[in-house]
Amino acid sequence: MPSHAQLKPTTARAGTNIALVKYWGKRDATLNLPAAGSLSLTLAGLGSETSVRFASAAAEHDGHDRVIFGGKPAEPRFADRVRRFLDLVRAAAGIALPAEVSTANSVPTASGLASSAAGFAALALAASRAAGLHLSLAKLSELARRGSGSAARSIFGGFVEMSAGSLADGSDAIAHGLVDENAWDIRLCVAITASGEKAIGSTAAMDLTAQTSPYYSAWIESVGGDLVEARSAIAARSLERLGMVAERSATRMHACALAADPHILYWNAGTLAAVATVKALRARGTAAYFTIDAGPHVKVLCIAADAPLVKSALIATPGVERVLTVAPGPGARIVEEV
Ligand code: 2P0
Repeated sequence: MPSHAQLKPTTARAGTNIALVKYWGKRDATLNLPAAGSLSLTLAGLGSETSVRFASAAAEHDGHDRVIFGGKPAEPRFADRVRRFLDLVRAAAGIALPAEVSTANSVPTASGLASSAAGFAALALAASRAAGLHLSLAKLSELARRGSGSAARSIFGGFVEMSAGSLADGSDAIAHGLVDENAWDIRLCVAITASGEKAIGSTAAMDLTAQTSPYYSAWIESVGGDLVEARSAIAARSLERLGMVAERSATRMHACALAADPHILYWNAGTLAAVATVKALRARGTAAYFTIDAGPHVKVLCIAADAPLVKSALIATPGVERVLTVAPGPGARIVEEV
């Protein structure tokens, strides 16, 4: 058990990540184990900064964790999720002390891109270190996964692969880095499309898809081949091959979810228009490829030199409100250890 002298307030930062080979389905909900692997790009600029301080006495804050989000008390559902995550860290560190957690997203307000990936990656690093634990990257990835499947990937920078693993305890369901953020000068142009009412959250949507979509097993079986192709495309720095596998992984994931009962549809008119813009760019000779997550926004992969052209084409697309251009970014890191 760490002595109180080892409990240090800690701040960590992590970037969000966008999957090019998508994660959609779990083999175990309790340990949050994915049914298949996935492959992503960690982003610079869009992320979370999280500070954690464990109290010096169990009675501090009446023994309760305090969770602050963007400077205000977090809404109860989010606060509970953070508390359950802190329980894992307390158990690993052998402490029973309440904590104060303050987290803020550097994602532009109302962009619809707030992501649990960056949040739980930053929390895993900050909370474990604040509890006196010095975990390996593999163990941090395993811990972050318990908060959110995609968070396991944000521990690493650049291109990252998440393994489904096969062990019942989940110790091999972890991510690893493929090539770092400086290895390939590419960009992701994120087209924010007008979003209607809030769609179903990913965790519930994945569950509904697994329970009711007749295409679910075919979707899961298709992921292995996409991972092989994406890995090979990255090693060869082939944007065309990576882009094609990213588009097919995204469209297959959405097709599978669309076939759930009731159906899950994340796209809106702006989503379809942005996809048409990407195809028109390609027809005119610009290498641009789309991916779409559990929401209506369209993320477009291109080389850095083409990003201004891709951005202006997306901005001119009906239903696209604005476009962010983001570069590959580093993995989770400590920014302050007082
Ligand atoms: C992904 N998504 O691979 C996929 C594609 C969204 C669409 O990972 O239940 O928030 O917390 O493990 O990580 C979003 O799912 O789900 C996600 P949980 P998570 O990026």
